[in-house]
Amino acid sequence: MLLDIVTYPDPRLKERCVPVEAITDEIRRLAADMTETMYAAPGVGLAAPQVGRSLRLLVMDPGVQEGERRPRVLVNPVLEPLGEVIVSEQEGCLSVPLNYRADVPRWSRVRLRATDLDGTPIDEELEGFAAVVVQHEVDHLDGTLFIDRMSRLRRTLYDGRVKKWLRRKTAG
Ligand code: K2U
Ligand code: ZN
Repeated sequence: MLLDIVTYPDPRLKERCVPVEAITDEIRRLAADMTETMYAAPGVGLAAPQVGRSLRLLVMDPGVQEGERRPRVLVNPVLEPLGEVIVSEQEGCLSVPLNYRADVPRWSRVRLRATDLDGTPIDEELEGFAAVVVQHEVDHLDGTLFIDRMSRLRRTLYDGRVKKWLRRKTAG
C-alpha cells in the first residue's frame, strides 16, 4: 500500500535510525510498501524515516529511468567511501518541499555492505548514479538531508522560503 511521505521540517527526518534487529514479515511488508511508494512518487530511492519509521532500511532502483524495474532492499547498510569527491548536480529529495534542488558533494565510489531481505549479506562496490543514490539514502538513516550539505548561505535562503510556504499553507 502507498505510504505518506514525511516532509521537512518534520523532526523525524533528523533522527539517527536504529538497526533492524530481525527481518520479520512486518519488515518485509514495510519494504514492499516503501518500494511501491518509491515508484509512485516517482523516485529512485526511499529510506524508512521518509515514511515515518526510524529504521535502518531503504529501497532503491537507480536504473528505473532506463526501463525495467530492479528494486533493491538494503537492511542495515554501511558505506565506506572510495574514489574521490564529485559534485552530484541538482539533487532533489521527496522529503524536501518546493522541488528544491542543489549541487551536493558525494563520493565517486563507495563500498556497500548490507543484508538483503533474505538475510543474504551484500558486499559490493557502487559507482556513478547508483553510488550517489545509496549515499543520499544512507544519509537519511543518519538524519541527514542533502540541504544539510549546502553552504550556510544557501541553507538560510532555503529555510526562509520554507517558513513563508508553511505560513501560507497554515493560513489556509
Ligand atoms: O530519497 C529520496 O528523497 C528520493 C530521491 C533520491 C535521489 C537520489 C539521488 C539524487 C537525487 C535524489 C529522489 O527525490 S527520487 C526523484 C528523482 C528521480 C530521478 C532522478 C533523480 C531524482
Ligand atoms: Zn531524500
